[in-house]
Amino acid sequence: MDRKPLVSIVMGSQSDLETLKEAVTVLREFVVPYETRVISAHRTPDISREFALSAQQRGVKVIIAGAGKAAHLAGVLASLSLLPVIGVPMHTSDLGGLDSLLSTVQMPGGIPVATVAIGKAGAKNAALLAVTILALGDDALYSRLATYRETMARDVQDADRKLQESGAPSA
Ligand code: RP5
Repeated sequence: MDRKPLVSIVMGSQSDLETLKEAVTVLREFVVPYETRVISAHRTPDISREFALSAQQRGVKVIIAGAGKAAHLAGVLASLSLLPVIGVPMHTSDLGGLDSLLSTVQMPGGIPVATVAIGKAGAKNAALLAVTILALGDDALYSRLATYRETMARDVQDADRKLQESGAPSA
């Protein structure tokens, strides 16, 4: 996409990319311009700071920050920017992502991070939440979001109808 990014997807490590591809898929589907960056709150603190301080000036409207373990990234970016920050806790091998979840969600009062579910569902929802925020000021995007919801509801109803037609066992 050539347009300036409205959403910045930042990940603490290249190892987070597989999960955050879910967010990329959603933003592409909604035709929302995005960028992806690997920036670590621990390993590249100066770059984290520079990124957070300049994102709004570059036209970014929402930051999605995915990180794992002692996951400070979303909180650090939120502390340095007035943009909405959505935190995606990564699944981890040691603690299943509970470490990432608590590190991301338990922000002390004053600096909010909108934390979504652990892993791929969270990455998907982070992008949908970013779309929802952007849709407040974009009628075409709002309409695509409404259609997305309608399609999802119809898919569930179709699945239910097929289950009933197949003679699904019931009490
Ligand atoms: C965090 O540490 C990253 O967000 C990643 O989820 C986790 C592990 O990073 P690697 O050791 O795989 O680079 O900073």
